[in-house]
Amino acid sequence: MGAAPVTLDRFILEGQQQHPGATGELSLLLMRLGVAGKRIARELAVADIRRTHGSAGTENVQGEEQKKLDVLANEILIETFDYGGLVSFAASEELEEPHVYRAGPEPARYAALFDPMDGSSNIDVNGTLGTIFSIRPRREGSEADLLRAGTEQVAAGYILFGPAVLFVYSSGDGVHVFALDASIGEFLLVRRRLEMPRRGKGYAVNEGRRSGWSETDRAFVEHLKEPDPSSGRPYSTRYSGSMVGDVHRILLEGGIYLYPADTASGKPSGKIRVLYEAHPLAFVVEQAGGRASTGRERVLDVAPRSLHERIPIAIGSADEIALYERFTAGQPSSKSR
Ligand code: FDP
Repeated sequence: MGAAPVTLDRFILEGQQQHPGATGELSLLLMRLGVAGKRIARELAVADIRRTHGSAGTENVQGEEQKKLDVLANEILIETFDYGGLVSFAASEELEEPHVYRAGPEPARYAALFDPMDGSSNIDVNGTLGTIFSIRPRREGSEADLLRAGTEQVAAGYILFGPAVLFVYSSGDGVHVFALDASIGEFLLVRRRLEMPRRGKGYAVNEGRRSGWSETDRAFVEHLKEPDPSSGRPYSTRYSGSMVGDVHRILLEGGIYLYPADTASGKPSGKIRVLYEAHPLAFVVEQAGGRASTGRERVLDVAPRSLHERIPIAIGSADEIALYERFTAGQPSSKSR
C-alpha cells in the first residue's frame, strides 16, 4: 500500500504541532474554510439543475450586479463562522459593512475577509471561479482593524472551482495545494511548499479595456507581444475572467496578471479590491516566490482607507513584475531583457 494521503485537516493539525504556543484557533478556522469550500462547490455543481444561476436582482456596494451564487456563497461563508467563537467579524465584497458575530466569553482573535465568488461573469457559463479569503488578527474589534497593510495577514488563500476543486493557502510557511476528492469528501495534499517559476511566458489582462489604460500600461503589454525570441517574447495571452484562475495558472507556469487603472470605464484605481482580493493573492504569490506591485509599491505594503478600496495591480513571477516596475518608473534603457 502506498503512503496514506494527507488530508487538509491532518496537514493543518500537524503544522500546528510545530508551533507549541498555538491555541488551535487558526487551524480550526482554516478547516472550517475547507468545509465552506465543499459546500460552495456543491452549490456550483447543481446550479443549472436547481436554477440558481443568473442575477439575484440586486447590486453590491460598488454597484455591480450580484448573481444568486454570489449571494449564496457569501451566506455560506458568513454562516461558516457563526459558531465556535473563532472570528469576531467578517468583511466581504458582497457586504457594505462588516458582519459582527455574537461575542463569546472571550473575544475571538481573528477577523476574516473574503470575496465569496471571484470571476462572477463565469458563473452562468460553467467557467472557472474562486473564493478568496484573508485572515487577520482582531485588534480593537472595529473596521479600523482591517484598514492596515497586507503584511498583517496571518493566513490567506483561495478555493478554485475548476475541473477540480483546489484549496490553496499559506499561513506564512509556504503555499500548499489540496485537491478535493469528492468520493470521500476530503481535500488531499497535492503540492507542498509550491515554488512558482521566476519567469513565465503568459500574461493575463483584459485588453478590451486598453483605451482606458495609461501610456505606460499600453507600452508594457505591447512589449510583451513583440517577437524577440532571445528574451522569450512574444508572450501568450491567457485571460479567463477569474483572477483566481489566472493567478493559479501563473503560480504553476509563471507569467503576469494585470488589472491596471482604467479611466475609460470609470475605474481610476482599476477593479481589484485591496483587502479581499489583492492582499490575499499577493500574500500567496509572495509565499511562492513571486511578487505583487501597484507599479510603484509592494501590494502588501498598501493600507487602504476604506473597506472596498481598489488598487491597480500587477501580480506574478518576480522577473515580469520587475520588468513592469521598470516600465512604470520610465527606464527605457533597461526595459528589454
Ligand atoms: P469579477 O468578475 O468577479 O468582478 O474581482 C474582479 C474580477 O472578477 C477578476 O476576478 C477578474 O479578473 C476581473 O474582475 C474581470 O473583470 P473584467 O470583466 O473587467 O475583465
